Amino acid sequence: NRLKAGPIQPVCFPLALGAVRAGVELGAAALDDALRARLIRRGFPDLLNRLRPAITIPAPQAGDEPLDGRRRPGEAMYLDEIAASMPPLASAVADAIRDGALALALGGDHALSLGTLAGAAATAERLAVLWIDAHGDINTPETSPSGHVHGMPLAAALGRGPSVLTDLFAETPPIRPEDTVMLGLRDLDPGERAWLAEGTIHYATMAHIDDRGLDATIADAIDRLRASGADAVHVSFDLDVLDPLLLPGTGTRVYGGLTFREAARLLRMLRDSDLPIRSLDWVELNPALDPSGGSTAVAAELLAIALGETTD
Ligand code: Z70
Ligand code: MN
Ligand code: MN
Ligand code: MN
Repeated sequence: NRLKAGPIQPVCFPLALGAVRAGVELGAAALDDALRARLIRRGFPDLLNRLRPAITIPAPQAGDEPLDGRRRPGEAMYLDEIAASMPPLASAVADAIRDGALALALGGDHALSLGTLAGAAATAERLAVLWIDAHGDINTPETSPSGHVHGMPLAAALGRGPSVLTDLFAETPPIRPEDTVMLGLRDLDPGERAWLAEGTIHYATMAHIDDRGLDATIADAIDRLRASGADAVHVSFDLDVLDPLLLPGTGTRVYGGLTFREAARLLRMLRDSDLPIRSLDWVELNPALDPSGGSTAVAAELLAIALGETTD
């Protein structure tokens, strides 16, 4: 489990086209800076020494025109630009993993997981995925109410969606639905609910967590990921899984999310588990939506905990 020990390779990918929302492209550099500043300030030299200099992969920008929120039904906005930008990100992630490091993708919006999942899958026999998010991100252009590609990456990784996205993956389907676990869901679109009702993907909504308890739900998720037989696990952490009272600096806020202590508990359990975690996404921080800086500080503090900062 590379969360706990070994080198960490931050890969910044300042993407905003997948969320069609300005400001989220600022999250990657803000997270890298805040994480390092925190580790220096709080005195965690061992963890700081594990952290390699960040690589920044260029992400497509809207250009001179402002992000345009209009779309035709069934269209995925900026689809071709986003898809074309993914291979360099996938390569950077695969290189870091092959080099023995934890690949840490800093976003940017959640569409970047198209690249990180493709890169992680290329280095594994069989990749399992833990998706921690208020949202399912299993829309296709047909089921998406918004046309935003950040609501579609997991669908493409599971083999559903436009070929320009599914073709980013070498195998078909790249990731098996039975090797996928989703946690923290509380805002699902009709098409996403219909897919989950097929019963193959294991998922726990926030209501499920409240009914069964956080620890039992996390332990069950870890058991399932281990039992899948996958030789590698990718963890994708969308910061909007946190309650917006705690982290308002994200584009799609949904009440009823994880508290700081719940998220810290989840991340400590993952970090201290025997899962073969080799890659991690930390996405959807939008510093422009929280000028106080509090959201960036919370996101960096939880990331430090995930990577082994401990006062246990
Ligand atoms: C909605 C959609 C989404 C992230 C919001 C929201 C998707 N289901 N994903 N924030 N990361 O537009 O598809
Ligand atoms: Mn959106
Ligand atoms: Mn997401
Ligand atoms: Mn989300």
